[in-house]
Amino acid sequence: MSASAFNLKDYLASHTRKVEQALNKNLPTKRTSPAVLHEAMRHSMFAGGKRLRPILALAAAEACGGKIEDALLPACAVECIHTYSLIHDDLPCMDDDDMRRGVPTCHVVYGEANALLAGDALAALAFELIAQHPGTENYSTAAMVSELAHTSGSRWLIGGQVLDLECEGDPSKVNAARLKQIHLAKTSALLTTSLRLGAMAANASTRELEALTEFGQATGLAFQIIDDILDATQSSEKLGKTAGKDAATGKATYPAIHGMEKSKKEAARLTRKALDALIVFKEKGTALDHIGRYLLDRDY
Ligand code: GRG
Repeated sequence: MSASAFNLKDYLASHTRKVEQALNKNLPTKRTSPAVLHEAMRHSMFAGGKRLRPILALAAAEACGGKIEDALLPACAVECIHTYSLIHDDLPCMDDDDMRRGVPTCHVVYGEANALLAGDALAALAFELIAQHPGTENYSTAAMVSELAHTSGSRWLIGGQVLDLECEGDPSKVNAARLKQIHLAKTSALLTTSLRLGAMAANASTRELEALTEFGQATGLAFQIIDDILDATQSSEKLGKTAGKDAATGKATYPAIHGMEKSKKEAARLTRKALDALIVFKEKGTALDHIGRYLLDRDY
Protein backbone atom coordinates (compact mmCIF):
# COMPACT_ATOMS: atom_id res chain seq x y z
CA MET A 1 0.00 0.00 0.00
CA SER A 2 1.45 3.40 -0.89
CA ALA A 3 1.65 5.94 1.94
CA SER A 4 -0.49 8.46 0.05
CA ALA A 5 -3.34 5.94 -0.42
CA PHE A 6 -3.50 5.17 3.26
CA ASN A 7 -6.65 6.26 5.10
CA LEU A 8 -6.30 5.96 8.87
CA LYS A 9 -10.01 6.38 9.57
CA ASP A 10 -10.91 3.47 7.29
CA TYR A 11 -8.05 1.38 8.64
CA LEU A 12 -9.13 1.90 12.26
CA ALA A 13 -12.79 1.24 11.41
CA SER A 14 -12.09 -2.04 9.60
CA HIS A 15 -9.60 -3.29 12.20
CA THR A 16 -11.84 -2.30 15.11
CA ARG A 17 -14.68 -4.26 13.49
CA LYS A 18 -12.50 -7.37 13.28
CA VAL A 19 -11.39 -6.99 16.89
CA GLU A 20 -15.00 -6.52 18.10
CA GLN A 21 -16.12 -9.63 16.21
CA ALA A 22 -13.28 -11.72 17.63
CA LEU A 23 -13.88 -10.49 21.18
CA ASN A 24 -17.59 -11.20 20.85
CA LYS A 25 -16.81 -14.73 19.68
CA ASN A 26 -14.25 -15.38 22.41
CA LEU A 27 -16.12 -14.07 25.44
CA PRO A 28 -18.76 -16.38 26.94
CA THR A 29 -22.30 -15.18 26.18
CA LYS A 30 -24.34 -13.34 28.79
CA ARG A 31 -26.51 -16.40 29.23
CA THR A 32 -23.61 -18.71 30.03
CA SER A 33 -23.73 -19.66 33.70
CA PRO A 34 -22.96 -17.86 35.96
CA ALA A 35 -24.79 -15.20 33.98
CA VAL A 36 -23.99 -12.33 36.34
CA LEU A 37 -20.24 -12.92 35.91
CA HIS A 38 -20.38 -13.06 32.13
CA GLU A 39 -22.63 -10.00 32.02
CA ALA A 40 -20.11 -8.13 34.16
CA MET A 41 -17.21 -9.18 31.90
CA ARG A 42 -19.14 -8.11 28.81
CA HIS A 43 -20.29 -4.88 30.42
CA SER A 44 -16.71 -3.66 30.75
CA MET A 45 -15.37 -5.28 27.60
CA PHE A 46 -18.01 -3.74 25.32
CA ALA A 47 -18.24 -0.33 26.98
CA GLY A 48 -16.57 1.50 24.09
CA GLY A 49 -12.79 1.28 24.53
CA LYS A 50 -10.58 2.52 21.70
CA ARG A 51 -9.11 -1.00 21.14
CA LEU A 52 -5.69 0.56 20.82
CA ARG A 53 -3.77 -2.50 22.04
CA PRO A 54 -5.47 -5.08 19.79
CA ILE A 55 -5.19 -2.77 16.79
CA LEU A 56 -1.47 -2.38 17.50
CA ALA A 57 -1.17 -6.18 17.59
CA LEU A 58 -2.85 -6.48 14.18
CA ALA A 59 -0.83 -3.61 12.70
CA ALA A 60 2.42 -5.13 13.98
CA ALA A 61 1.54 -8.47 12.39
CA GLU A 62 0.88 -6.72 9.07
CA ALA A 63 4.13 -4.72 9.35
CA CYS A 64 5.98 -8.04 9.68
CA GLY A 65 4.27 -9.45 6.58
CA GLY A 66 1.66 -11.51 8.45
CA LYS A 67 -2.12 -11.77 8.18
CA ILE A 68 -4.62 -10.12 10.53
CA GLU A 69 -6.28 -13.48 11.19
CA ASP A 70 -3.04 -14.87 12.65
CA ALA A 71 -2.92 -12.10 15.25
CA LEU A 72 -6.55 -12.10 16.41
CA LEU A 73 -5.93 -14.37 19.42
CA PRO A 74 -3.08 -12.20 20.77
CA ALA A 75 -5.19 -9.11 19.99
CA CYS A 76 -8.10 -10.42 22.09
CA ALA A 77 -5.74 -11.58 24.85
CA VAL A 78 -4.15 -8.14 25.34
CA GLU A 79 -7.56 -6.44 25.38
CA CYS A 80 -8.72 -8.93 28.06
CA ILE A 81 -5.68 -8.05 30.20
CA HIS A 82 -6.25 -4.32 29.62
CA THR A 83 -9.96 -4.51 30.53
CA TYR A 84 -9.27 -6.59 33.64
CA SER A 85 -6.69 -3.99 34.77
CA LEU A 86 -9.22 -1.18 34.26
CA ILE A 87 -11.93 -3.03 36.24
CA HIS A 88 -9.55 -3.61 39.15
CA ASP A 89 -8.07 -0.10 38.91
CA ASP A 90 -11.59 1.36 39.31
CA LEU A 91 -12.41 -0.64 42.48
CA PRO A 92 -12.97 1.23 45.76
CA CYS A 93 -9.73 -0.25 47.16
CA MET A 94 -7.78 1.33 44.27
CA ASP A 95 -8.84 4.48 42.37
CA ASP A 96 -12.51 4.22 43.34
CA ASP A 97 -13.94 5.46 40.05
CA ASP A 98 -17.65 5.44 39.20
CA MET A 99 -17.38 5.92 35.45
CA ARG A 100 -15.16 4.32 32.80
CA ARG A 101 -15.38 4.35 29.02
CA GLY A 102 -18.44 6.57 29.39
CA VAL A 103 -20.51 4.09 31.41
CA PRO A 104 -20.78 3.22 35.13
CA THR A 105 -17.87 1.05 36.28
CA CYS A 106 -18.22 -2.69 36.74
CA HIS A 107 -18.45 -2.58 40.55
CA VAL A 108 -21.08 0.17 40.43
CA VAL A 109 -23.35 -2.03 38.29
CA TYR A 110 -22.51 -5.54 39.55
CA GLY A 111 -21.09 -4.99 43.04
CA GLU A 112 -17.53 -5.13 44.24
CA ALA A 113 -17.17 -8.91 44.53
CA ASN A 114 -18.53 -9.59 41.04
CA ALA A 115 -16.32 -6.85 39.55
CA LEU A 116 -13.24 -8.29 41.22
CA LEU A 117 -14.13 -11.73 39.86
CA ALA A 118 -15.00 -10.41 36.38
CA GLY A 119 -11.49 -8.90 36.27
CA ASP A 120 -9.96 -12.18 37.44
CA ALA A 121 -11.95 -14.11 34.82
CA LEU A 122 -10.82 -11.77 32.02
CA ALA A 123 -7.20 -12.26 33.08
CA ALA A 124 -7.69 -16.04 32.99
CA LEU A 125 -9.42 -15.80 29.60
CA ALA A 126 -6.46 -13.83 28.22
CA PHE A 127 -4.17 -16.78 28.92
CA GLU A 128 -6.69 -19.30 27.62
CA LEU A 129 -6.76 -17.38 24.32
CA ILE A 130 -3.04 -16.84 23.89
CA ALA A 131 -2.45 -20.51 24.72
CA GLN A 132 -4.67 -21.41 21.74
CA HIS A 133 -2.24 -19.74 19.33
CA PRO A 134 -0.30 -22.44 17.47
CA GLY A 135 2.93 -20.42 17.55
CA THR A 136 5.21 -19.86 14.55
CA GLU A 137 8.57 -21.07 13.34
CA ASN A 138 10.52 -18.60 15.47
CA TYR A 139 8.13 -18.31 18.42
CA SER A 140 6.51 -21.13 20.35
CA THR A 141 3.10 -20.85 22.01
CA ALA A 142 4.96 -20.98 25.34
CA ALA A 143 7.07 -17.95 24.32
CA MET A 144 3.89 -16.00 23.59
CA VAL A 145 2.25 -17.04 26.87
CA SER A 146 5.43 -16.09 28.70
CA GLU A 147 5.54 -12.66 27.01
CA LEU A 148 2.00 -11.91 28.17
CA ALA A 149 2.53 -13.28 31.68
CA HIS A 150 5.74 -11.33 32.20
CA THR A 151 4.15 -8.03 31.19
CA SER A 152 0.99 -8.66 33.24
CA GLY A 153 2.89 -9.58 36.38
CA SER A 154 4.69 -8.10 39.35
CA ARG A 155 7.52 -6.48 37.38
CA TRP A 156 5.35 -4.53 34.98
CA LEU A 157 1.54 -3.99 35.02
CA ILE A 158 0.80 -5.05 38.58
CA GLY A 159 4.15 -3.76 39.86
CA GLY A 160 3.46 -0.38 38.27
CA GLN A 161 0.10 -0.22 39.99
CA VAL A 162 1.75 -0.91 43.36
CA LEU A 163 4.33 1.86 42.78
CA ASP A 164 1.52 4.21 41.78
CA LEU A 165 -0.59 3.37 44.84
CA GLU A 166 2.41 3.90 47.13
CA CYS A 167 2.62 7.50 45.94
CA GLU A 168 -1.13 8.13 46.09
CA GLY A 169 -2.06 11.40 47.71
CA ASP A 170 1.54 12.53 48.03
CA PRO A 171 3.03 13.48 44.64
CA SER A 172 6.19 14.70 46.38
CA LYS A 173 7.16 11.04 46.87
CA VAL A 174 7.57 10.69 43.09
CA ASN A 175 10.90 11.68 41.59
CA ALA A 176 11.71 11.66 37.86
CA ALA A 177 12.99 8.09 37.82
CA ARG A 178 9.99 6.77 39.75
CA LEU A 179 7.49 8.51 37.47
CA LYS A 180 9.19 7.09 34.38
CA GLN A 181 9.15 3.64 35.99
CA ILE A 182 5.39 3.94 36.65
CA HIS A 183 4.64 5.08 33.09
CA LEU A 184 6.80 2.33 31.59
CA ALA A 185 5.09 -0.30 33.75
CA LYS A 186 1.48 0.87 33.52
CA THR A 187 1.32 2.14 29.95
CA SER A 188 4.32 1.24 27.80
CA ALA A 189 4.65 -2.40 28.82
CA LEU A 190 1.26 -3.64 27.57
CA LEU A 191 1.42 -1.46 24.45
CA THR A 192 4.82 -2.96 23.67
CA THR A 193 3.67 -6.51 24.36
CA SER A 194 0.64 -5.98 22.11
CA LEU A 195 3.00 -5.09 19.27
CA ARG A 196 5.42 -7.90 20.11
CA LEU A 197 2.70 -10.57 20.25
CA GLY A 198 1.30 -9.43 16.90
CA ALA A 199 4.82 -9.62 15.49
CA MET A 200 5.46 -13.06 16.99
CA ALA A 201 2.21 -14.30 15.43
CA ALA A 202 3.64 -13.14 12.09
CA ASN A 203 6.98 -14.89 12.71
CA ALA A 204 8.88 -11.60 12.91
CA SER A 205 12.66 -11.34 12.61
CA THR A 206 14.69 -10.32 15.66
CA ARG A 207 15.30 -6.92 14.06
CA GLU A 208 11.57 -6.37 13.52
CA LEU A 209 10.78 -7.41 17.10
CA GLU A 210 13.42 -5.01 18.45
CA ALA A 211 12.09 -2.16 16.31
CA LEU A 212 8.56 -2.73 17.62
CA THR A 213 9.83 -2.86 21.20
CA GLU A 214 11.50 0.52 20.72
CA PHE A 215 8.39 1.93 19.04
CA GLY A 216 6.14 0.64 21.86
CA GLN A 217 8.26 1.94 24.71
CA ALA A 218 8.75 5.38 23.19
CA THR A 219 5.09 5.65 22.14
CA GLY A 220 3.88 4.63 25.62
CA LEU A 221 6.07 7.17 27.39
CA ALA A 222 5.29 9.97 24.96
CA PHE A 223 1.54 9.17 25.15
CA GLN A 224 1.64 9.40 28.94
CA ILE A 225 3.70 12.63 28.99
CA ILE A 226 1.25 14.22 26.56
CA ASP A 227 -1.62 13.04 28.77
CA ASP A 228 0.11 14.65 31.76
CA ILE A 229 0.63 17.90 29.84
CA LEU A 230 -3.05 18.01 28.85
CA ASP A 231 -4.15 17.10 32.40
CA ALA A 232 -1.94 19.81 33.84
CA THR A 233 -3.29 22.43 31.45
CA GLN A 234 -6.84 21.40 32.17
CA SER A 235 -6.24 21.29 35.94
CA SER A 236 -4.69 24.73 35.98
CA GLU A 237 -7.48 26.17 33.85
CA LYS A 238 -10.41 24.33 35.35
CA LEU A 239 -9.30 24.08 38.96
CA GLY A 240 -7.10 27.14 39.27
CA LYS A 241 -4.19 25.03 40.51
CA THR A 242 -0.48 25.10 39.78
CA ALA A 243 0.10 23.66 36.32
CA GLY A 244 1.74 20.26 36.53
CA LYS A 245 0.49 19.09 39.89
CA ASP A 246 -2.83 17.35 39.62
CA ALA A 247 -4.04 18.07 43.11
CA ALA A 248 -7.51 16.76 42.22
CA THR A 249 -6.21 13.20 42.04
CA GLY A 250 -3.12 13.62 44.22
CA LYS A 251 -0.93 12.25 41.42
CA ALA A 252 2.45 13.51 40.31
CA THR A 253 2.77 14.42 36.66
CA TYR A 254 5.61 14.81 34.21
CA PRO A 255 5.34 18.63 33.98
CA ALA A 256 5.27 18.89 37.80
CA ILE A 257 8.68 17.26 37.97
CA HIS A 258 10.35 18.52 34.79
CA GLY A 259 8.46 21.71 33.96
CA MET A 260 6.22 22.29 30.97
CA GLU A 261 8.88 23.19 28.38
CA LYS A 262 11.10 20.21 29.15
CA SER A 263 8.04 17.93 29.10
CA LYS A 264 7.05 19.14 25.64
CA LYS A 265 10.60 18.67 24.35
CA GLU A 266 10.74 15.17 25.79
CA ALA A 267 7.38 14.23 24.24
CA ALA A 268 8.63 15.50 20.86
CA ARG A 269 11.94 13.63 21.23
CA LEU A 270 10.17 10.36 22.12
CA THR A 271 7.72 10.79 19.25
CA ARG A 272 10.61 11.14 16.78
CA LYS A 273 12.31 8.11 18.35
CA ALA A 274 9.12 6.03 18.04
CA LEU A 275 8.55 6.92 14.40
CA ASP A 276 12.23 6.49 13.49
CA ALA A 277 12.12 2.94 14.83
CA LEU A 278 9.64 2.03 12.08
CA ILE A 279 12.13 2.61 9.27
CA VAL A 280 12.97 -1.10 9.15
CA PHE A 281 9.41 -1.86 7.93
CA LYS A 282 9.53 0.50 4.94
CA GLU A 283 6.07 0.60 3.25
CA LYS A 284 4.70 -2.15 5.48
CA GLY A 285 5.06 0.17 8.50
CA THR A 286 2.67 2.78 7.03
CA ALA A 287 -0.26 1.88 9.29
CA LEU A 288 1.89 1.91 12.45
CA ASP A 289 3.41 5.21 11.38
CA HIS A 290 -0.05 6.76 10.99
CA ILE A 291 -1.27 5.29 14.29
CA GLY A 292 1.84 6.62 16.04
CA ARG A 293 1.36 10.11 14.60
CA TYR A 294 -2.34 10.03 15.50
CA LEU A 295 -1.57 9.11 19.13
CA LEU A 296 1.28 11.53 19.55
CA ASP A 297 0.27 14.55 17.49
CA ARG A 298 -2.28 15.67 20.04
CA ASP A 299 -2.57 19.40 20.49
CA TYR A 300 -0.86 20.66 23.64
C1 GRG B 1 -3.45 -4.70 37.48
C2 GRG B 1 -5.13 -3.36 38.84
C3 GRG B 1 -4.05 -3.41 37.86
C4 GRG B 1 -3.64 -2.26 37.31
C5 GRG B 1 -2.53 -2.19 36.36
C6 GRG B 1 -3.11 -0.51 33.67
C7 GRG B 1 -3.25 -0.19 35.09
C8 GRG B 1 -2.25 -0.75 36.02
C9 GRG B 1 -4.23 0.59 35.55
C10 GRG B 1 -5.27 1.18 34.70
C11 GRG B 1 -5.36 2.68 34.84
C12 GRG B 1 -4.50 3.50 33.94
C13 GRG B 1 -4.88 4.92 33.81
C14 GRG B 1 -3.44 3.02 33.29
C15 GRG B 1 -2.55 3.77 32.40
C16 GRG B 1 -2.68 3.18 31.03
C17 GRG B 1 -3.76 3.83 30.23
C18 GRG B 1 -3.36 5.00 29.42
C19 GRG B 1 -4.99 3.36 30.26
C20 GRG B 1 -6.11 3.85 29.40
O1 GRG B 1 -5.98 3.21 28.16
P1 GRG B 1 -6.85 3.61 26.90
O2 GRG B 1 -6.83 5.11 26.75
O3 GRG B 1 -8.32 3.17 27.39
O4 GRG B 1 -6.40 2.82 25.75
P2 GRG B 1 -9.55 2.56 26.55
O5 GRG B 1 -10.74 2.68 27.46
O6 GRG B 1 -9.73 3.35 25.28
O7 GRG B 1 -9.24 1.13 26.27
